[in-house]
Amino acid sequence: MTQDLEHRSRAFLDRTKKELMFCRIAWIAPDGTSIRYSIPMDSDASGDLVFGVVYQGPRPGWTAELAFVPRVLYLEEAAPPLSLGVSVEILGGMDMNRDGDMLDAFLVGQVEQRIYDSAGLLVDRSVATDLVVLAMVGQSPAGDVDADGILDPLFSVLDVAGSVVPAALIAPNGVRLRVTVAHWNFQDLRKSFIMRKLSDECVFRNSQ
Ligand SMILES: [Ca+2]
Ligand SMILES: [Ca+2]
Repeated sequence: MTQDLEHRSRAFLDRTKKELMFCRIAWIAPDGTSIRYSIPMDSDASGDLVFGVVYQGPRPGWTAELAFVPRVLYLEEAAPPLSLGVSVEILGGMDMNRDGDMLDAFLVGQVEQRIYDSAGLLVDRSVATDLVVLAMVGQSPAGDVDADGILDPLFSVLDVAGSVVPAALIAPNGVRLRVTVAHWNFQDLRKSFIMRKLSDECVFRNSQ
């Protein structure tokens, strides 16, 4: 079971790294739940690279986005009530992140890929992973999912020293992308669960 959860996370991380390794970031959500980007392409075979999206062929000037879409909010039984417009489940007796309290909240959802044209209009959206992705909510979804004291945003950009770069400073300080994803499965008729978090990084091949 643990291997299955790791395999699901690994597959998503590998696909995302492959997609974003060459990207130029247009925008990243401050809480790391979405990232908008374009990739280099030689649309007219002239040897000049332009940035855009491959969507039914090369689309210079277009952008793509990977965005977490929440589906269910899970609350440990003493967690303060939260309203996020998704269905809510109370987890009686479960300390999901094993930090010794019943005060935490978690969002389970999917990652969507969206395609925008050069005017910024949404052209298409599809599920980038049909797998359940987990993020913790507190003040924001960029919470500490496994209670190790380090936040686990879905996407973060790092500088050469490995520090997280604020969204406004990605150009020119961002040199690496970190993607973190967690999966869980309930067991024993929902009396227990297994959760696995995986994180991976890639160095940007193009300057931001
Ligand atoms: Ca807890
Ligand atoms: Ca953590």
